[in-house]
Amino acid sequence: MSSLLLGILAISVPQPVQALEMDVDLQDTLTFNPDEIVVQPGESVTLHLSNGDAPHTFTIFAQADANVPFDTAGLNDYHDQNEKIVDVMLSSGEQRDITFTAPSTPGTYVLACMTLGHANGGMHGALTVSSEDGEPSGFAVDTTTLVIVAVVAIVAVVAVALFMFRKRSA
Ligand SMILES: [Cu+2]
Repeated sequence: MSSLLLGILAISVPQPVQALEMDVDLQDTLTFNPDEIVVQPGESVTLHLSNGDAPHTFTIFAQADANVPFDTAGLNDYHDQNEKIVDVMLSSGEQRDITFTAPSTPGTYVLACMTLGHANGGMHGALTVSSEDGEPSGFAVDTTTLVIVAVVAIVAVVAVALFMFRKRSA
């Protein structure tokens, strides 16, 4: 019975390297679309950036849950003094793919456009590193199998326990 339980643990332990790929538009209405990107800790993230007509930057700060000021002077100072996960500027109509590794610390990482007045005008968002131990979508079948195996194991343990209890009291 203990070997079966060890087997279940072995199935649940491996964490395959995850990869996320998505499109993000940098819009002249001073919005990122989408403005929230949810990732798993340490995940490889590839974004296909599409820029509007105005020059915009795609800047993600490296400090989790930071209180980033969006007024022009405050944001410029913050940008000068702090680490960035990503910091790229796109020209008019530019399309660019970027790849980075998501932080290992769960939390919210500020995304902002550094073009004068844009962040203050609403052009900011978030990279959210999930605190949940998410399963990659491609492994959904494995999760189902794991649940079935776990349920069968629990039923088996209870059945054996009941059998031995009855045997004892008989
Ligand atoms: Cu902008």
